[in-house]
Amino acid sequence: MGIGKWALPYGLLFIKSYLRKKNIDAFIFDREFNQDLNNLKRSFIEFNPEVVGISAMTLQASDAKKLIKLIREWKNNTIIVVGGIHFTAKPNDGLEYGADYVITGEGEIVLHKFMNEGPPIDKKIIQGEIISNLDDIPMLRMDDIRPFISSVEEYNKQSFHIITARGCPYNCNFCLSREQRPRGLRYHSIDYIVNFINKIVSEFKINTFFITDDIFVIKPSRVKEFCEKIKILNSNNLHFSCFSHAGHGNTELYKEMLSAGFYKIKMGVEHGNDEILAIMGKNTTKVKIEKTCEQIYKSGINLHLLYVLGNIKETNETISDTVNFAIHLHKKYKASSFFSYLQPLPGAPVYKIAKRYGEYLPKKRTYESTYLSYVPFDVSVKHIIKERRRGMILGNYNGPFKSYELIKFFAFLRYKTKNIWWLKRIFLFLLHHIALKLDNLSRVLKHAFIITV
Ligand code: B12
Ligand code: SF4
Repeated sequence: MGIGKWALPYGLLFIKSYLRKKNIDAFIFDREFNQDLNNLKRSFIEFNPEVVGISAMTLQASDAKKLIKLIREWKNNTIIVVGGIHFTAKPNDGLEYGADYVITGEGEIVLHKFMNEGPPIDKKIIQGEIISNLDDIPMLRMDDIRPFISSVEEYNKQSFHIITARGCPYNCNFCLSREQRPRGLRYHSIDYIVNFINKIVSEFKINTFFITDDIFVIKPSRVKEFCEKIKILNSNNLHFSCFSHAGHGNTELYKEMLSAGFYKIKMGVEHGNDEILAIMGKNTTKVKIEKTCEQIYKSGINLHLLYVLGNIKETNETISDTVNFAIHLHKKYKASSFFSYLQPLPGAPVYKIAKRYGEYLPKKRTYESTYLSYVPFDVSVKHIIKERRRGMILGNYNGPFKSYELIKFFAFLRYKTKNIWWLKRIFLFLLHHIALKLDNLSRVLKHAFIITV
């Protein structure tokens, strides 16, 4: 059972594909696509599994707890194994919630051993094993993917996620730690990926893809090979976006990517103050970031930059530094900006020390990065919220006269006239109705809208 709207439950699909190669049958039920517990019960009874595996990020851990209880009610002697990001970070949670076993890290190899040889008798928490050659996992079958393709139109708007590698050489303090994700990048071969894309295109007519690897451009020779091979397919007019990281790639590579259909590159800038960047473990500086932004901008690919506000040791001034840097990068390189609040998540290095440097707000934690739940001691709640709003509006505003820029124009005016209540009402009214009409609203716009309310 897994989670993930707009994205396939890849972790589970890869496990299923690997188990099939070993002649073990698995059924996936994704709660993000199908919330109905009656459906789940029906599927459970029909499939009548000996072993149920449950996957969860921290956001979904409480749902996992609920499911364990339900499965016990439906069939008490089912063996329940939990895995995934949350239980890798906090394996004891799994046992406390009532699971029989916890598998940490990558699941394919260990789950196969578990199914083949039976559960171990001497331990409840089982360490996952790394797959060194990712192509050992057979390519996902279109039949396995079909249940998650609810609307091709939506996928083409939102992008169909694909994964071509695992791992990241960095260790940012708000992201998965090295303990969780053993170092060393592993890649699928480009042929494996291009074949997969080709199948998705011909089977589902999907043409817009988001490569969700932590940093796709990390190995230029591989990116070039991808571009060359994808161009051969590109009669179908395929579009791609992906992540880059400051200091990787160059203008020539980005131009090559543009010609292969890359229309957007996302980059975690995270901060506009070098000291905080160092504390975050970003291993970069503002100068390096700006250089990479310039290279991407010169290539003609759109830039979408991501920031995190409220890291440990921040002050009101450093929060403003980030927003000012974002506005600068927006003006100079036409980059759009998205601001998250720091969410100290289990599995991230900052999780263990967050309380030393700040406090959690006294409300239920959602773990969603757009909700403020943690504030460093030297930052005021009012300031961080106000600055995020400033960044979301001024870091995305391009003037009123381009396509749906009109809506951003209203947000901008609303921001500038925020103390005049009747103007505020009019703007909110117009904003709301325009937002309802424009169903092609980008995520950034939606957030610009939400925070304006
Ligand atoms: C793509 C992605 C998304 C996508 C899709 C998520 C999805 N369906 O998987 C989208 C954009 C939707 C997304 C959203 C969010 N994400 Co996200 N996402 C990722 C990313 C970059 C890749 C996930 C992935 O596909 N990995 C590849 C597969 C192969 O690995 P895997 O899923 O971990 O599965 C393997 C193992 O974990 C294990 N396993 C998994 N399940 C099970 C189950 C069993 C029984 C067993 C035995 C083993 C097992 O075996 C699998 C195969 O080896 C990760 C970072 C990362 N590098 O993992 C962050 C990450 C998972 N996301 C994260 C977060 C915080 C979020 C959001 C909360 C962000 C937000 N909006 O505020 C939302 C939550 C959305 C939701 N509805 O719950 C965090 C989670 C941290 C935590 N402690 O929970 C991560 C780790 C990034 C980070 N900050 O470090 N995300
Ligand atoms: S934030 Fe990005 S660069 Fe940093 S560790 Fe996570 S995936 Fe790697």
